[in-house]
Amino acid sequence: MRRIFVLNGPNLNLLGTREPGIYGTLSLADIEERLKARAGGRAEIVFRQSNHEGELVTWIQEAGSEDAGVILNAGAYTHTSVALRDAISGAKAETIEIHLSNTHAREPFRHKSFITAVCRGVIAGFGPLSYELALEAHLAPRD
Ligand code: CA2
Repeated sequence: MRRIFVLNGPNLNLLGTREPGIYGTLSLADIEERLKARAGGRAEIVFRQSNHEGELVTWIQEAGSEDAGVILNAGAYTHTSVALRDAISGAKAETIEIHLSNTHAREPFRHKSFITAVCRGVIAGFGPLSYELALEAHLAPRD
């Protein structure tokens, strides 16, 4: 069965506790549960969160080494991290960048992503559904 790593960056462990107007009311555990239910028997979901850039790098490398797909919400590292960009391009793990919020409708510093250019695509602005849309994109047949 296809393995999909769902990797979450800094502060996403706080989801559901603060800023519901931007990030919604679901916790990260709720999102994980929904995603696993949606995957059903179609994919094995490996769901992780870290506040540490290097740990995210290690997990991207792990996904690449086993030819797994990646759904990456890099949080604020999206806008700063050359290390994550290099990990994605080096590991050759097919990665879909996602965001809960529409980063392009927010502050200008969120408009720049260091990782988009090395990702297969980007999904932003759909709340928890962003995770599910990325899963469907990973599992869809390529035309
Ligand atoms: O919209 C997204 O998914 C983001 O990746 C979330 C990041 C932000 O830096 C990106 O620009 C867009 C922030 C995640 C922080 O999440 C919190 C959740 C609750 C309370 C505080 C922070």
